[in-house]
Formats: sequence, C-alpha cells, structure tokens
Amino acid sequence: MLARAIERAGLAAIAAKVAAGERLDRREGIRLYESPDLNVVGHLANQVRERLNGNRAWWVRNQHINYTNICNKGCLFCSFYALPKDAAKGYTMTPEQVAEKVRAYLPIPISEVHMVGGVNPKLPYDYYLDLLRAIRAVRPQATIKAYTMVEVEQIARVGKVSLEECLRDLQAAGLDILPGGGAEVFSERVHEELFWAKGDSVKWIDIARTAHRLGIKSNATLLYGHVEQTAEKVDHLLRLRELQDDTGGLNSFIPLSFHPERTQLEHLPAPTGIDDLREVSVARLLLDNVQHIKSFWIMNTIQVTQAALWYGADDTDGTIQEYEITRDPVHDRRQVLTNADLCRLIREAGREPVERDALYRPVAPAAEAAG
Ligand code: V47
Repeated sequence: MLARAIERAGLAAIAAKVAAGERLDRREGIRLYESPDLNVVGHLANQVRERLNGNRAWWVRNQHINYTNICNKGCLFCSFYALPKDAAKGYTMTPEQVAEKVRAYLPIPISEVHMVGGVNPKLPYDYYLDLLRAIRAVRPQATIKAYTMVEVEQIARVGKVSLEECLRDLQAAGLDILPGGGAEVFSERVHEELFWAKGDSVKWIDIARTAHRLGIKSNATLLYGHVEQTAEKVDHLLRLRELQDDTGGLNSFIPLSFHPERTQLEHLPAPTGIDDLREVSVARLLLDNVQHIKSFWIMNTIQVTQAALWYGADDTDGTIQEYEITRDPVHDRRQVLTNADLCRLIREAGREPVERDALYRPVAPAAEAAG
C-alpha cells in the first residue's frame, strides 16, 4: 500500500535514493516541494530523522532575551523593530537589565540563554561583550547562544576589528554558539525586495564559515511563506548543505514560518500547518549532513510541532520564557511552556524527550523535576 502511495506521488526514484542513503539533488528538492502527497514526503523524511536521531526528540530549558528592538535595517517581514528615531517604541537593555532577566529565572535550571536583538547603530563594541559577561556571571553553567551573523557583522564594524577578532572576543566573553537567524532566504531577488539594507547571503555564509573555522558552531534558518519561490528555497538549502560539507559547523536547521501580522507584508496569507510540515520534511531530506531539524513551536504552534516530530523534526526548541520577535504586544501574554508541558507533549506525540543544552549535549534527567 505504501509502495503504491509512493508510486502515485511520483516519488519512487527519490524513495529508493532515501532508502539507500543517497544524496538528493536540486531537481529532486523541487519535486519534493511540488509533490501533492505530503504524507509520503513526510514518511521519507521520517526515515532520515529516525536514522539520525532514533526516537529522540530534543528540547531545552531555555530563556530568550531580546536586548534591543532598535534596528536600522527596516526588513519588511519584521514586526519587532523600532527605527532609531522612534523613541516611543524603541528600547535597549543595559547589561544590568539583561542580568536581571537572567536572575529572574534562576530557580529554573535553564541550560541555554538565547539572546538576539536588532541592529542598533548606537551600541559600542564593549556593550556586546558586557552583555555576554553579565549572563555568564549570573548563570555560569548555561550555554549562551547569541548574536546572529547580521549582528556579528555590525559588532565587528562598530569595533573596527576583523570578523575573526570579533568572534574570538565574543567567545572569550562567554559566547558558546551562534543562533541561525538573519539568513532569511539566500536569494538576491528576495534580498532586494524585502531586506536590502542587511548583508546578503554571501556575507551570511562568509561569517558562518569564519565562525566555524574558529570552532564556533552555529544554527541556520530559512524564513519562508512570503514572496520566495520554491527554487529559491531549494537553492538556500543546498548552499547550507555545501557549507556544512566544508565546515561541519551547523548544529541544527530551523525553518521559520512567516508571521505576517503587524508587518509591512500583512496582506499576505500566513503559511498553513501543511506548509510548515512540508518545510520540515524537505529540509530533513535535503540537509542530509545536518544532524538536527528544529520545529520552533513559537512559530509553528505546539500542535504542528507535535506532528512535525513525525515529518522530519527531532527538536522543538524549549521553554522560551519570553519571546518578543513575533509577539503581539496587545494580545499575547508570556509565551512559555514548562518542562513538564514540553515532555508531556513530546511523549503524547510518541517520541522520547531528551533534554539538551545549546550544543546538544544531553542534560542529566535528574534536573527534569523543576519548572
Ligand atoms: O532572523 C523576523 C525571523 C529570526 C519574523 O538558532 C520572523 O536555535 C517569522 O532565528 N515571522 C530570529 N519570523 C529567530 C531565529 C531563531 C529562532 C529560534 C531558534 C533559533 C536557533 C533561531 O526570526 C529572524 C527572522 O528571520 N523573523 N520576523 C516574522 N514576522
């Protein structure tokens, strides 16, 4: 029956390659996006997912901090930013305020602090190092995942130092890994249309390559569901695969589901749950050399994330505590799942929850008891 469904979906040749562990090419990537039968695509992705991660579903007790929303890039897909002149909406935390945020969750054994912000041209080089030191001082044991490639470019520019020097300084101040944001879609057309003020794909990959060479791992993302085309998404994934072949520095890939609310692209329909599952599946199948595919529950919803654990995803992100980038300031309150919620939702989906830190090192299960 399954063989018939695969045949009907036009995916028999791809299924044979997946079973043999062979790499898929660009044409096959497009075919996976265009196949009408999502369940067959998901079934193939699940084979790879189980080969790489067994029945495990990773989660992390984490805290997200967005230290400033001031940004001079004006990306059309973003609802989070305030322009530097917008004093009413803009905020920037001091290192002490960031330390306070970390202190607020000290009773919870958080093992990852995830910190990103806008590109605020007023902030000096040492500010970025001080934020890391402030977190490290309050939470010496936690892994710190901070600053996207776009921020790293800004930090090096403001410090008038090379990328290498900047990354070494960040590492010495406490940085453990770079998050995957800021990649958007590696397409010059989309770059021109939606985020022209920000560095392009060549820059993003160059910074990632430099970090990986220095031994700093990173994640990677793809922002989908706006004006991008299928072939552009496939090319994005293949360029990440090529980067990973060269450096081995990517820990996980996170497809980010576009939320049009309150953005300048509000007229566009949001991606559906079916779209979200397909992105997870195609990423799992094309990125054969990246160990982890994350379904970020904040963007995908927890319900889609539960299903995604059977469509290629092996990671859910974590407890979050506070997330500002797509938060509706009027209607959303805190966005948080307790560790018990997350473990229950993963188990209910039929997977085995495994707690990790930002570097995918398992955390001892004894810690599971606390909130
Ligand atoms: O770079 C901005 C995206 C990213 C919107 O590395 C939007 O583990 C959807 O990268 N709708 C930041 N997305 C988030 C990010 C991330 C999240 C979770 C885990 C990790 C990781 C990384 O959010 C930005 C941008 O691509 N974004 N606006 C929006 N309206």
